[in-house]
Amino acid sequence: QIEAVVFDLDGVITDTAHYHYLAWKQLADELGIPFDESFNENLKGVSRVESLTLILANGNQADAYTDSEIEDLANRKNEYYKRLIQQLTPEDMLPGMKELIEEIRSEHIPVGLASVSKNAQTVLHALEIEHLFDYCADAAKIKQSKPDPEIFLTVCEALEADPEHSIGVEDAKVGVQSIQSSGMCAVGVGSYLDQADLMVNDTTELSWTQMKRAYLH
Ligand code: B16
Ligand code: MG
Repeated sequence: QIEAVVFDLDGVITDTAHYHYLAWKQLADELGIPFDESFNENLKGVSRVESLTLILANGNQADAYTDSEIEDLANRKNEYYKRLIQQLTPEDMLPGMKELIEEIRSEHIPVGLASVSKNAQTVLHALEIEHLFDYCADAAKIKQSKPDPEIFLTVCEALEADPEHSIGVEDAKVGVQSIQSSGMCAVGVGSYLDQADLMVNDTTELSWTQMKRAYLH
């Protein structure tokens, strides 16, 4: 029996991964640092300040700013991001995700959210899906970033689920690693996820039947 299914948010439930990209791109352009979709892959599932550190290092600006300037830059990116997500509506769920979560819930399996984003509640609210989650991790309280298993373990514990009997769904490489080191069955959505137990190219290829089959293997 599956005891819980835990989803990542950005890039799995909705395409906010693209808005994160656009917001970082704007900041990187202002700082004169090269930035493209391929470098952005390194930032998926990575916290705001850690993402900024990677971008600055990539532009050889690792030591160019004081801590307070770094904080200002991170806030600036967040303002760009918040402006972009103001456009989000329930139409912006990735294809099939709402139906998938409802199907899981109809079998009385608890559903959780493991997003490291401090904007996760705003996004859930805009998509009008808060009621579909039995527990959402509080990004502010998570100490270790993905690939550490802390966030997935925290959600399983809150759902009173054994990680060994639970499934995690991620679009980021570090996210899949986080799921696997927690002992859960890992479902990967997107490219570069070779180590997941089940891999699909996008959410249209994801089905509950297939996820249950992957879990049993
Ligand atoms: P924020 P997830 C992650 O969300 C994103 O993948 C990552 O790109 C972002 O930097 C991080 O959240 C922090 O987000 O700046 O909004 O706190 O994939 O874990 O849902
Ligand atoms: Mg993600």
